[in-house]
Amino acid sequence: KEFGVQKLLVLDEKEVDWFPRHISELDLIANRTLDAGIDLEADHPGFQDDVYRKRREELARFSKEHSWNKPIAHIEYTKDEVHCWSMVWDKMEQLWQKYACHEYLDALELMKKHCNYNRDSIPQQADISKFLESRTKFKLRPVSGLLSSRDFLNGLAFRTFFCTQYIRHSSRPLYTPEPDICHELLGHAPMFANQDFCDFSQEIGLASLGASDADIEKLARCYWFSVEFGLCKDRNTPSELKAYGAGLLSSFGELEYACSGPVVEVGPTILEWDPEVASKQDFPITTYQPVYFLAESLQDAKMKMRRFCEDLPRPFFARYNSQTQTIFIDRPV
Ligand code: TIH
Ligand code: FE2
Repeated sequence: KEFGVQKLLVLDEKEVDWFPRHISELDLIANRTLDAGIDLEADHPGFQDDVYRKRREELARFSKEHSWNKPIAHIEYTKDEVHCWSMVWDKMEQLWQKYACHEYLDALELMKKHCNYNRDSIPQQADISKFLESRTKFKLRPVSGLLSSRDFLNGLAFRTFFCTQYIRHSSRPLYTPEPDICHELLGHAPMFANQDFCDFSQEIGLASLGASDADIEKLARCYWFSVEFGLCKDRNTPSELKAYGAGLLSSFGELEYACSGPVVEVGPTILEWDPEVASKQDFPITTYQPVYFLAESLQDAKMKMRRFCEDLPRPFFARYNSQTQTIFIDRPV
C-alpha cells in the first residue's frame, strides 16, 4: 500500500492518516517531493539554464541517497555556487544588524565560530546539524525538493528540519520563490539554535501528526506566517519591527520591505500574531507577502501557538521522546 493513502487505526476506533512513529520512518516521506508546480516554474530564473538544471539534478540525487542513520554527506560546491552565496551574504549582512531579531544575531555569531559561517565558503549541512543538535536537539536532514505540507510538518515533530542542498540561480540573488541553501542556512538554521523557537516549531509538527487535511492547512498557514515570515518585537527597541521568519532573513528585498512596515498606501499590512487569524489567511508564494504577523516575542509566539494546537479537535495528543526518537500517544479523549 502507498504511504499517506493508507489509513491507520489509532485509539477509540478513530481513523487517522498514517504518520511516522520513529525517526527512521522519515526515510519514507523524505523522497516524496512534489513537482515545483506551475506557479514556481513560470517564475523560475534557472528554468532555461541547462548547466543549472543538470547541477540541480545531481544535488537531488545526493539528497535522495541520504537516510536517517547515515551522516550527512559532504558537498563540494562549485566556484559559481560559492560566488552566488557570497553575493547573498554581502547583501544580507547590511541588513541583519538592523532588522534581525537578537536571537538570530546571537546564533549567527556562534555559527561563525563553530560552523564555518562566512562569506567565502558555503557551510556544510553536516556541521550545522551537529552544532544545532548539541544546543537544542534540533537537526537538519537533506531533502531534494518541496514536500507536501503534511510530510514537511511531520518532520518537525521529530525536531528534524528538511533542508534543500541546491543554491538559487545567480541571476536573482535577492529573492527566490523556492527554498535553497541561502534560505535554509542563512534564514532557518540560526533560529534552530534557540530553544523557544525549536519548541515552537516542534509544537506545530506534533499537531500535524495524523491531523485532518483541513487542520494541516491551518497549521501550514501558521507555519508560513511565523517560521517563514514572522516578525517580532525586541524588548530594547519595542517600536521597531524585527524579523525571525526565514523567508525574510534570507531575502534582501523582502526583509527591507517587511521591516520598513506600512508606508502610506504601499507596503505590507502588519497584524498582531494570532494563530487563529493566521490559520485562515491565504498567501502568495512567488511574491512578497501582503500580510505579516507581529509577535510580542518568540515566547509569546510559542505560547499562542501551543494554545491553538491544544484547541484543535483531536482524538489524541502526540509527544516525542528525544532519547528513543519515538512518538508516543498521550491523553486519548
Ligand atoms: N523568498 C525566500 C528567499 O528569497 O530567500 C525563499 C523562501 C521563503 C519561503 C519559501 S521559499
Ligand atoms: Fe523555509
